[in-house]
Amino acid sequence: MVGYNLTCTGRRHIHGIYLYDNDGTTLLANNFEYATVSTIRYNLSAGTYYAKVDNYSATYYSGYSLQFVATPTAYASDAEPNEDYTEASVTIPVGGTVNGHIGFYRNGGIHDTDDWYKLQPLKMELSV
Ligand SMILES: [Ca+2]
Ligand SMILES: [Ca+2]
Repeated sequence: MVGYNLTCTGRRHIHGIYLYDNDGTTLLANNFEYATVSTIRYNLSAGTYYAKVDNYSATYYSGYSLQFVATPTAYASDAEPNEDYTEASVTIPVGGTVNGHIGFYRNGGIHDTDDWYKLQPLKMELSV
């Protein structure tokens, strides 16, 4: 759904920045740098994620600012779940168009790999 970009600006010492899934332990992205560090993870669905700023060493200290940017993806998301034909809840009319997201990471480590839709052409009625 969005690309999450975390940017941490410190004064001069090394900072580590981490992005975790909603379990607080599954690491999705991280980075280390002097002064300013950013990490980004694309293809995340809406959900709950956690950020951690880590200190390089107890010897060092620094103020920092942490910025969170979420970049929306083009097109609205489709109605989930729809991983199987039995879950296809959206019917595309003849000539119709739907928008969706595919391949995004969800909380819990599952990727959205399939989107099913229902197609029901109207019956043709012939009059004599
Ligand atoms: Ca989808
Ligand atoms: Ca799906």
